[in-house]
Parts: sequence; structure tokens; C-alpha cells
Amino acid sequence: MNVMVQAVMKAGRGLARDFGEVQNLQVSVKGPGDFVSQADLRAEQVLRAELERARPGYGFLLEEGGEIAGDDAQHRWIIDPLDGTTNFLHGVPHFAISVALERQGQLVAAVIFNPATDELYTAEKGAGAFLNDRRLRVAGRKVLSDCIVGCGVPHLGRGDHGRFLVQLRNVMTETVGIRRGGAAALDLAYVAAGRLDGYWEEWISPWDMAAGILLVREAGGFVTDLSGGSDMFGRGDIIAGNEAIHRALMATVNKPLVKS
Ligand code: LIP
Repeated sequence: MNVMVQAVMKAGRGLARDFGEVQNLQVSVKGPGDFVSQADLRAEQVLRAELERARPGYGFLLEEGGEIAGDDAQHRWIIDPLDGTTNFLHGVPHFAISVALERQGQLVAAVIFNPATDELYTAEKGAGAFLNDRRLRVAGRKVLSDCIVGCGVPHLGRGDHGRFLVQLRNVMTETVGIRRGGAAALDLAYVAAGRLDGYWEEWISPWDMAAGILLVREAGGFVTDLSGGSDMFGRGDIIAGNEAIHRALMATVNKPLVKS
């Protein structure tokens, strides 16, 4: 955990500097609605160098650099150096570094850090989830009609927009409200912190969700893919909440369109 926190704080200082002069950053377009900036690349470089120095041989799955096999086949870092790139580039202070450690395919440690708010979320398997020094617990609401729920919105060029609109309609008619933050790692961290009662998203990647999955679990929550299974990375979809809200939200999201 110390190694991860130090690496993330160092990369976070760089991101905070870059956020202050975001208009000067070089930005390239990876695909429709999908951007990478110098800030993402610099943060990834720092994280990789720091973690490699501290734990030589561990493998990596990096948003920008892809899969890098290590000599140690038991361990892999899963890293999004800047989750919420679009927010960052528009000056919205809602973005984060997300780092998870897998041991033998199991998530065992997680750090999510928003340098704009200084919120540091950490979790270790079996040892709980924390926001700075405060122990986290998912919200306790039991019925969807009392809940606010986070989601992702598929941007241009990604996902099935028609299907998403059905999900949105289903959820908006059964909850207090829906929020779209724009950084999946923080959506999951907010579920762990009890700020959001639930969250779902499709068409995302392992680096967006790996650290957040462990945070929610360690805060006493449930996380599955949208079918209720555990293939979040393979399917690229995720749904989270306390036990009751996870179950209710999954049923609601998956309801076919009923014309009224
Ligand atoms: C982003 C996610 C966001 C999702 C976007 C994108 P990035 O990650 O965290 O919630 O809806 O499509 O994947 O690209 O900023 O790291």
C-alpha cells in the first residue's frame, strides 16, 4: 500500500500541475469522443517507473501502454493514469488516478486519488476501504425509490445508445435521481463511500474499474457484471451497490422496454 500511495501521489502532483495549465497540453484523439493528453502519458510514465522500481518483475495492464508481461506471473498492476480525461481537458475537477494490484488473478489492493480534491481512496483485500483516514461503508438504503444512482453515458462512437436510453428510462422512473460524473473509478469510489447508492456502466475497460471494484467490496458492497456474474473485465460492464440495491438495480437496468 505504501508503494502504491507514494507512486500515486507523485503522479498526482504532476496531474495537478498539468490541470493548472490544461490549455497548453498536447491532446490526441484515440477515437470518436476518446482523447489522450500529455498529462495521461506523463502520469502513466511516473506510475510505471515508480512501481517497477519498487516491485521489479510485476506485469502491467495500462490504459495507454496496454499489457506488459512481467517475470513475476503472479502479480499485475492495472492502471488508469487519468480516469476522466474528458473532464480534465474541460477544466472539470472530477478525475482520478486508479491503480489496482492483482495477485493470481485476484484484486488485492487498490488506490484511487483525485488530486484536485485531495481525496485518496485505498483498500486492501480483507482490511477494509478508506477515504483518507476514514473507514468506508456503502450506503444502507434498501429500496431503489430512496436512492441516487450513478451511471456512465456512452459517448459518440461507443456503445449501443438505444439500449442505454432504455436503461436510463428504467432507472429514472424508479429512483430519486441519476448522476453522471464522468470518471468510472470515482463512481465506484462514491458507491464505496455511500455517496451514490448504486452505479452501472457498460462499454468500459478493466483499468476504469479494477481499483473501484475492490473498494466497493471492501466497503461491504456487491459488484458484478450486468448479468450478475463476475466477468466485469471480459464483458466491460459493471453494476454495484449494497446487496439489496445491487439486486434491485440490476433487475431494473435489464428490464426490456415497456411501451406506455
Ligand atoms: C472514462 C470513464 C468514464 C466513461 C468514459 C471513459 P477515461 O475513462 O471513466 O466513466 O464513461 O467513456 O471510459 O477514458 O477518461 O480513462
